[in-house]
Order: sequence, then structure tokens, then C-alpha cells
Amino acid sequence: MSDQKKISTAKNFQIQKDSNFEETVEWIESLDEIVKFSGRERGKFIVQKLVERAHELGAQLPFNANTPYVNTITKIDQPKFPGDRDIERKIKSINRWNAVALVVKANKKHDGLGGHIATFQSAATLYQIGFNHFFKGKGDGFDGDQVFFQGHASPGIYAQAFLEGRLTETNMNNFRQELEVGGGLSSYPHPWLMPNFWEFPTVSMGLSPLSAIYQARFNHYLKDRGIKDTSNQQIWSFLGDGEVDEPESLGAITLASREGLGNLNFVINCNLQRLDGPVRGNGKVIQELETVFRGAGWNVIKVIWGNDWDPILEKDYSGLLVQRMSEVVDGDYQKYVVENGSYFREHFFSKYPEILKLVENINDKDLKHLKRGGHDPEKVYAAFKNAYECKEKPSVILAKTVKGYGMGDAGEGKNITHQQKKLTMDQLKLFRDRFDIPISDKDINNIPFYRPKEGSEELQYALDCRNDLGGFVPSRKTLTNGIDLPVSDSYKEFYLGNDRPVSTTMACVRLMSILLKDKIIGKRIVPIVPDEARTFGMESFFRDVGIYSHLGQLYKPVDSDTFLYYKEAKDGQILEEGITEAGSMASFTAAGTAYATHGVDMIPFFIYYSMFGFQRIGDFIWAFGDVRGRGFLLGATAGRTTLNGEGLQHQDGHSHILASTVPNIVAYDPAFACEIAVIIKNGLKRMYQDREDIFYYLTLHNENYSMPALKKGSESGILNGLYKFQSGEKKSIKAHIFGSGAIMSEVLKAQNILSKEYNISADVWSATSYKQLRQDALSVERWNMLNPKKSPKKPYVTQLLENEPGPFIAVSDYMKLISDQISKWVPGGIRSLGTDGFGRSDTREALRRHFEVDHGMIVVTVLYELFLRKQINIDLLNKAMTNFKIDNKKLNPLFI
Ligand SMILES: Cc1ncc(C[n+]2csc(CCOP(=O)(O)OP(=O)(O)O)c2C)c(N)n1
Ligand SMILES: [Mg+2]
Repeated sequence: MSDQKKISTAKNFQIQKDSNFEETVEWIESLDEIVKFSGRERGKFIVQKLVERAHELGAQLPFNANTPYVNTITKIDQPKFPGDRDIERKIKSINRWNAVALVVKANKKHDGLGGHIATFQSAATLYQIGFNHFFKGKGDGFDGDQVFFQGHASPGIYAQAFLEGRLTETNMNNFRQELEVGGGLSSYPHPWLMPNFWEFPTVSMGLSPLSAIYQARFNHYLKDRGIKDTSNQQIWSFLGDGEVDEPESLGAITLASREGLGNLNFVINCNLQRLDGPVRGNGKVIQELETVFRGAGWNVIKVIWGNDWDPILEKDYSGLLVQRMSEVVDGDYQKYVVENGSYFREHFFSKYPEILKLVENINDKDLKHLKRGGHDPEKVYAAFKNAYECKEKPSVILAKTVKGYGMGDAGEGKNITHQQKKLTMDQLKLFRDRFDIPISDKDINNIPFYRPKEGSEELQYALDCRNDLGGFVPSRKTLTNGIDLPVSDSYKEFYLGNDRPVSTTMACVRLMSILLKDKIIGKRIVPIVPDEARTFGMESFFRDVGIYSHLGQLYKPVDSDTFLYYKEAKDGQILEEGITEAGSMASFTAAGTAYATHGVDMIPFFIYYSMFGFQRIGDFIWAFGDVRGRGFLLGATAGRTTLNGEGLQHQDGHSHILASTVPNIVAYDPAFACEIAVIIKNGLKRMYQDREDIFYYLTLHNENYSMPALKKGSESGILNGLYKFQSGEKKSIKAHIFGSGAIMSEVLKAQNILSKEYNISADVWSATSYKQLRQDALSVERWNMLNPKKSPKKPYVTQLLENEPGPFIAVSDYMKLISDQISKWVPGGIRSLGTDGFGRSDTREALRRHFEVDHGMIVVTVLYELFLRKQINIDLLNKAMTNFKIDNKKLNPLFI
């Protein structure tokens, strides 16, 4: 150690109250020698051994997962920058300008359209390094990277695409005006709205990091199962530092390290601000995240300071500069951005005379402009390269930036910057000057987009970069050819029916097992289950197709001597996700979009407790619709009374209502195995052969009853949502009962009682999908209104029922709203029975009485409707009330 360093270190140690400075220096000098003569690895090893020894001696070392508040990659380890700094700066500046112009123009035209400037300005260098050096395009095949862009950084991504010539000026002029002639640009990444451009909907924060992790894992799955070699594909997930507070963002980071996802890179833009203000004003978000990610086993790369800090840090012999860097909180760092250089000097450097001296030759202006790491292309490149080359574990880049960088007075570092979308002409001019945009004072009034001439060096450079990396990013491609589907034999046993009582869950699992054996689609099926395989009777899958594990099975399972042992395998097919519906949904998404991300059709079946689907992970399901995912969601053990005994956090009586909010879901509540077979067969055809951008939701139940054969000619009715399942015996008085799912068993009982004991004929209809019926009716109504001169059409449900006399009673194990939704198209309307209210844990029988959906209540309801129509007299109704012990003082289940 040099004398100069010794003196400074002594001072530092005095501050830290070192009781034996000479001894401490001796130890440090020993380490210096080891590293000098035997290298860093040896130094690391010795320190590790000392730590172990300290533990043995009982010296309790405080846990600290943090490294000092400086760049992880030291100056000497920084690779040479392979690009042309000048040209890359020009490209980045053009993108900066066009991103600003995009938002300012849109809001000038239509006040309040929104958009974000500050986010991209802080992240511009991060993205530009990606575009110029890392993001692989899909090329001729599907071997590109998967890049999850931060949603509200979209203006910058549009700017890059505009530069590349992929978007026109008309597109740009119509940012957030998608309905304009010539087409506009969607606010955020939405594959639903821009299906050839955006790949991943990321703006609902937290979904993207979780999805990226499971995407990376799914890429391993495809490779390990021999379906596609994904080894050269990387996943880049760009996040905000505020976004990391969403529980989903960090919720699966241990999965990423456990699975050794070296293909995964998070880039967290730490501009220290979110929407309202600082992310951690009183702390340090970068240090906090370092702890979390290092603790989870990630490769953590901090990019905090730009190159111009290096010579200053080199002279920090006392370590006091690094100490000062570490002790200042983020709220103060934000303050330094908005204040001038003298403030920075006074409040940051003056704390210790040693470090004040370090900057005595730097003037205030230069001091203020010392760069943060995330704005320095060389530092950012080094970090990306390190992440890219780290193959054994996931990497996270924590890049410190300034929110609204370059916006100056208009917002740089200010708390209001996130929502700043209007810049004055003077502010625009300053921005133009700062980034050397060649637009004259005369032209700037129109806020023109700037695109350099064809053949100019900037343009050529940008295009060459993309060309070398295999194509444009983002870019969404889709397969157009359908796949061959299983022959009808696969469905035969379900069409034939069976007297043996089974549940629809068992029937569906049986169908899945048959499909898994299918020669063509078998290997494409991805069964996904969050720790409920035994609940749904799927244990046989364990042995038949295995549980996927990148590591295979390193242990002898406890049940290895049984037939259905817990078999994990590297080429296992089941994704047994453990207790994470969100993670399972992310896997479902990776599999359901593989046709677009990988050019491979995969058929995911995600089976879960229906209560923990829509209401728990509804946002992921909505995003699945946006991303045009395909697959089957299976809400098992559904129904508020069919699943009995579990109480109000398990018994689902509303997932079909929530399903009805997603436009491209096709949702069914089938009662019988044959209906399930018809629906799944049709789903496979529509999604994988006709290539419709839809996905399926089926509720399945756990009540056992015998399964009837498929009624001749009933397929289209099943698919349209309603068909006559069983006519009543011929009688003079007629009624109709719609039953769905397992409640059908109560309906059939009621039909029998009505006939035998009350001499009333009730036709029983199976209502497989109220959503389908409603969508059809709405479309017809709309067509009629828009075509008043043409003869009006009739909704399917009206056509089906218009010649049927008598009242219509609908019964489901869901809230009454589910059947009420088609009431207006049913002649005379519908009276609904359903399960409104929290409910109880009790037997099926007791619950059905509680909710008033049991056969007795169905009989009484039919009679009441007939009484209202004067088709029967009150005595018959009273007789039923007495027979079924209907108590008119019973409390309303809706409110209790
Ligand atoms: C789930 C969710 N909640 C709220 C928002 C609204 N929102 C959009 S951006 C933003 C702040 C983002 O801060 P940060 O993640 O730090 O990103 P930055 O813009 O600073 O890069 C908020 C609250 C959202 N998009 N998604
Ligand atoms: Mg932020």
C-alpha cells in the first residue's frame, strides 16, 4: 500500500473507529500481495476461508449482500467498445427527438391524449445498446431474442422503428390515434392492436418480469424436450425501478436461479423515480435490489457511474468517495439532478475535505454533468456483454439513470416528470440543441419528425446493426399453416357415454391423457398444474409423461416402488409449477404464444382450482387475450355448491362472469363428458387449424354422475351454447329448464318430479355457454340496427326458443347474472336460479338448499312461474312448498 493511500486509509479508519490501525493495514497488505502475485481468484478463496474460520470461531459476521456503491465491472475489466461512439450518439439523439415529438405532437393536436417522455429519455442508452449490439431479430426462422420492452417507453421504440423505415410519418402522426385514417400507433405494446409489431403486452406492471422468467424457462423446456433448439436465444426484460415494487416482479426470481436461466437478463432502469416521486427517497433502490437478487443467486451488475467518474475514483485513496456515494440516499441524488453544480459540490463533496479536494479542478458545470452509468454507452455495453456471456445463471443489470434526461427545465429529475407531455417551444429548442438535431428554428414550430436521408451514415449504421443481428426488433411473426389434428376416434368413448359415475374433471383429464398419446399432437400438449395434480386425478400423468425438470431427478423418490411414482425428468412434459397460479399462467402464456415467439405450435392445458383463476390472476388472463395466446384454461372444482365443504374462499360462483369480460375467450360450463369432447375438439380446430386468436375456458366439476351419450345432432348446439338435452313426457302443461354444469343433476331430478308428481312436462336444456349466446345475440341486434331496411335476423337463442311454449327457468352453480344476461332474447324472459352470496362450507345438499338451487327449489320455481301465468292454481304451488319444506322466513343467501 502506498504511503499516500496509507495516510488516507488511516483517516478513514479513524472515522470508522479502528482500534488497531497498524494491524488492519497489515492484513490488507497481505491480501494485496496475494492478489498481486497469485491473482484475484486466489484472493477470493483466502477471504472465503477467513470468513468460514471466523464463523467457526464464533465471530458473528453481519449479513451483507451489498457491494460498495460503485460499478460492478471495474475500469480494467471494461471491454473495448466495439461500435462508433459518434454515430451511435447521433442515432440515439434522433430517437430521443422523435420520441419527444411523438408525444408532444399528439397532445398538441388532442389535449389529454397522454404518452410518456421522461421514461424513454432515461432509458435511451440502455435500449440503443440493445438495438445496436445485442437484440437478435427472428431472421429467416424464429431464432431471435425475446425482448420485453417497458410499456411506457414505447415512444422510443416507435422512434427506432421509424428510423428503420418500418413506420411511416402518418403512423407517427397518429400516435394514440389508432382509429385515424392510415392507421395509428397503440399507446403501449399490444399485440392485439399491432400484431406484426409488438410481441409482449407489458404495460400492466409486474406482468412482464414474471412472464420473462417463465418465458426463459419455457425456452429451456422446448430444448430439453427436443422440440426446438433455443440455446442461442436470450430474454431481455426491461423494467422500471418503481415497477419492482409489484409483488409479481420479484415473485419468481428464485425460480430463475434454481433453473439456471442463463438466457435471462433483467435490465432495471434505476432512475430513482416512479410516477409520484422517488422510489426510495430515504434509501437506495440499487443497493436494495442488489441484496435481493444476489440473495436469490443472480449475477448482479451495477452500472452506477459513467466513465468521467473513473479518474476521480482512481484517486479515492481514502475510500471516502465510495463511502460518501454509499451513504447519500436516493432522495438527495435526485436533488443533485435539479440543482446546479455548486449545490452538488457543497452537499455531496464537502462532507469530507479529502473528496472535496478530488474535484477542486472540475468546474461547477462539468461537475453537474458527471454522467450516471446508465447514460454511458461504454459502461452499459460492458454490462450487457457481461449479462449476455453469463450462461449459468440469470443476470440483472441495475443501471442508474436520470428520469427525463435531457428535458432540462421541462422535467429532468423533477417529481412531475413522469407525466410531462407538453414542452414549450423554448424547451423543445433547448432539447434540439442539446442533442444536435438538425431542425431549423423555422421548421421546429411544426415539431417535425426527423429521419436522416437514405444512405446517410447514421441510417446505414442503424440498419447494418439490425441486419447483422438478424432483423428488426420488435417484430411479431405468426405461422400460417394449420397442424394436423387427432382423428375422431380419440373422442369416441366420450360420445358413447358411460353408466359409471364420474366427474367432468375426471372425464377431461381422461381426454387429456388420450390426447397426450396422440401421435401428432401428443408431444405438443403442455399440461400445467399448480400443485393440484392429485386433486384432479392426474397422478397417472407423472409416470406416463413425466414432470419436467431441467436437472432430471437427482434423488430416489419416496414412492419409487409404486406404479405412479413422482417422476421428474429432463424431457418430462408436465409443468408442475408448485403453488403459483401466476407462474403457471406465465407458463401457459409462453406455451400459448410459442407459435409466434418460436414458430412452434404448443397446446397448453392449464388446470387449476377455478376460484384461483380469474379473480386471482385475471390481469394475466387479460394479457393472454391481448397477446393472442391459444390454449385451454380448465377451472376445475368449479361451482359454489358442487365443490362443497370448502367455504367461501374456494367455492367459485362467478368465474364465468369474469370470463365474460375477456373478448376473445370462448367459455363453457359443460355438464357432460360428451360436451367436453365436442368443445375441446372444436377448440383444437379453431385455434390450431383455423388459427383463430381465441382461447378456451372450461369449468369442470367434481360431482360424480353417469355420463350420457352424445345426442345426435347436438354438436352445434353445444358449441353455440344451448341445446335441448331431454324433452319432458308429453303433458298439457309445459315448462323449460336450462341447466349448466353439475347443477344439471338437480335439474334432471326436478324434471322427473314435475312429471311424476305434478303432471307437468319440463324440457331440459343444457346451457353450455351463456357468453356464446349473448355474443351472438348482441351481434345480431347490432346488425339489425345498422341495416334497418333489411329483414331483421334473429339471435340463435330466440330462433331456438320462439316456438317453445311455457316459462323458462335457468339454473346454474353461478351467480344469477350469468343466465340473466340472455334473458331479453328469450321469449317471455328467464327466471334465474343461482348462487349469489358468500355461501358456507357444508354438504352439497345443504348448500343447494341454502342457495335455493336444489331440485325442490327448481320444482317450486317452475310451479310459481306457471301460477303467475294462471296455468296452475295456488294449491299445487302450496303443495310443493310444503313437500319441499320451503320456509318463507329463510334469510336471503345473497346477504348472509
Ligand atoms: C399495475 C400497474 N399499476 C399502475 C400503473 C401506472 N403507471 C404507469 S408508469 C408508472 C410509474 C412507473 O415507474 P417506474 O417503474 O419507476 O418506471 P420509470 O417510468 O421510472 O422508468 C405507473 C404507476 C401501471 N401501468 N400498471
Ligand atoms: Mg423509475
